[in-house]
Amino acid sequence: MIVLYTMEREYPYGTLRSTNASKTKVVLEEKGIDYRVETVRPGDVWKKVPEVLAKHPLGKVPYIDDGELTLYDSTVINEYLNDAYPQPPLLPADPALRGRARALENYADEGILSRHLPPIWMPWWSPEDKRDTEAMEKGREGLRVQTFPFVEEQLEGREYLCDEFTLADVPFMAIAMVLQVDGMDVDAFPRVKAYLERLRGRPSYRSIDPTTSLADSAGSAAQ
Ligand SMILES: N[C@@H](CCC(=O)N[C@@H](CS)C(=O)NCC(=O)O)C(=O)O
Repeated sequence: MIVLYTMEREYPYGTLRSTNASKTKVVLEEKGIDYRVETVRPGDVWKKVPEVLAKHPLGKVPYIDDGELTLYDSTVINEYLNDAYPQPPLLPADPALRGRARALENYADEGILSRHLPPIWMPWWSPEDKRDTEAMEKGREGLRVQTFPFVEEQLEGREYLCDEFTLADVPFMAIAMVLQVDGMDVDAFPRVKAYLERLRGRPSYRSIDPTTSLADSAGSAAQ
């Protein structure tokens, strides 16, 4: 059974989860792979304790154990899962569309998950009086000005970024999770708004839904 190492914590306003590890969780769920979640203490990740560094040389989550194999980085793990557990396929067969899926996945990772999302998401893990509300608003502004106009364009005539649900849509599940807690208004981007709702409607979203408790999202082993 695969073990997914991640950071997840319950707050009165919902269960907060690592965005990158949520990408991996979604793929495990979409493929119906047996897995269990091992929660790493956020302090151990920030302090880069030897146990974490032994699994991930940059001291981050997610990483997985699949038998003898340990792998880190959500994109690398998801590509591995798609190769090792081919059904259902999460990359298009057509090489050009496959390239588009990987390019958009990379855009979401570099342009959103590593850039505009952390200033919005990290403060939710802290007490309200310690939150940098200016940085949060700057993150939202980044999404409004740089990200969503581009994504709105990419979604023209499409339900998902490459027509069918693929690895390109997976980071957007984590974005849907963050914005569910944050409540940011995305009305100015009707395709993005409908797309985020569509993603929240997929059965795999349950495992990262902020309304799902830790106990109910500990992996297939816990069910
Ligand atoms: N490219 C990596 C990024 C991983 C990442 O930044 N994870 C965050 C949690 S969402 C983390 O562990 N941050 C701790 C740190 O950067 O020290 C991936 O996709 O897995």
